[in-house]
Amino acid sequence: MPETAALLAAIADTGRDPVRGGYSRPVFATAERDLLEWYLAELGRRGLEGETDRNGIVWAWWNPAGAPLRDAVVTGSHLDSVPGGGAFDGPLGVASALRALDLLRERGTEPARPLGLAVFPEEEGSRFGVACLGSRLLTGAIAPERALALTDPDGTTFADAARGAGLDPAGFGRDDEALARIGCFVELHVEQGRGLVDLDAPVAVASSVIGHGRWRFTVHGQGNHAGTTLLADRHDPLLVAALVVAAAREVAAAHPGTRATVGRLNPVPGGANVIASRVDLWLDVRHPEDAVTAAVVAEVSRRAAELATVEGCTVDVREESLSPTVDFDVALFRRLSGVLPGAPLLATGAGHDAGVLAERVPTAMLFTRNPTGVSHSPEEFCTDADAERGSVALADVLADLLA
Ligand code: HGY
Ligand code: MN
Ligand code: MN
Ligand code: MN
Repeated sequence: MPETAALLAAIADTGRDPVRGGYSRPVFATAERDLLEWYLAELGRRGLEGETDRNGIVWAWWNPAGAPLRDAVVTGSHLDSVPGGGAFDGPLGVASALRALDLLRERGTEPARPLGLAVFPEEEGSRFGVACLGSRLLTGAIAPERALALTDPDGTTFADAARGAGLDPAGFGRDDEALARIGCFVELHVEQGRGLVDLDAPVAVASSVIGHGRWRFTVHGQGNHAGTTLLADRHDPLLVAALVVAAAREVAAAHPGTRATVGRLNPVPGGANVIASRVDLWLDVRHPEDAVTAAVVAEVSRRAAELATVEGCTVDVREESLSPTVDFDVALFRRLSGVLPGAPLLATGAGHDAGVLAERVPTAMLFTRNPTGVSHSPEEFCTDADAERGSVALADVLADLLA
């Protein structure tokens, strides 16, 4: 089995979630702790020391020339996933980084500057609700006090989860020292669409990440008995929430190019014979033009308030995360295209740590073909051969940047 595939298989086996199935690997949880042990052991097998920084990011440095830790070339991705996610979103970037390091060594590469490997926590925001939480803390894109107060579905705060993972919550926040080490960051990621399938190419260079945000709608109603409450006497927040989901689809359709999704909806208390007292739903909106994203959210919020009033309910809307459209560093992605002449240029609708880091350091991405084009689902896929091609492409790009 080619090396990259073997690393992926080990991650999938270590990170498989016995409760929720699939390959969910929530941050700072038992599963991830095992995954973290696996990753640190893989680094150790390569003579590298993985160290977790004050924001929960795991760094390792290959620096045979003993150069100062500045202007380094850094690659890596994330090991957490969405609930029931696929086996490649995140892990492919981590496995390819390890494999690319092996290839550079096999080729006898003598880097003029350090190569850094990084793994970012909570990229999906599956546990604490804010995507790219680790890279946002590193770059100052989120205030540490806001991050520390975030809670997971069990009510555990990010601060407590961090303590449980041996981190000091007081250490969270923008880390200019860590940023100063990074000369450029290149993230390899499985493609989360069919672009490379349609172009019949194994690897692409990313041009941009379209803007995306996440808003929490909380609809307040009157909890009551399903059997003794007449329809005319109800203030049912779940009815309002269902109508908001439909309204989001209509508003998105009226703004071409918009992707709007409600993938998570949580009625409280959640009894089959109980009219909910409250419903939380999360709206994910994405569009290449940030102004359109804002207009879509404003229109859905307006419609939600109207629908709530008709039902005698109220609704609160809170922005949980917002990332503007990011155009990657042109000089950098042109340099990558020069190294990989057959690789097409692709924009992505998925968010990435690279999209957050691009605010502070020159950043680029590579995508490896996903034959199903499906992602955030167990059908996400990448063949062993393409996974290896992606690692070779990453090694080629890193060799050029490290020269
Ligand atoms: O949600 C996203 O786009 C990414 O997969 N975190
Ligand atoms: Mn993802
Ligand atoms: Mn990802
Ligand atoms: Mn009863």
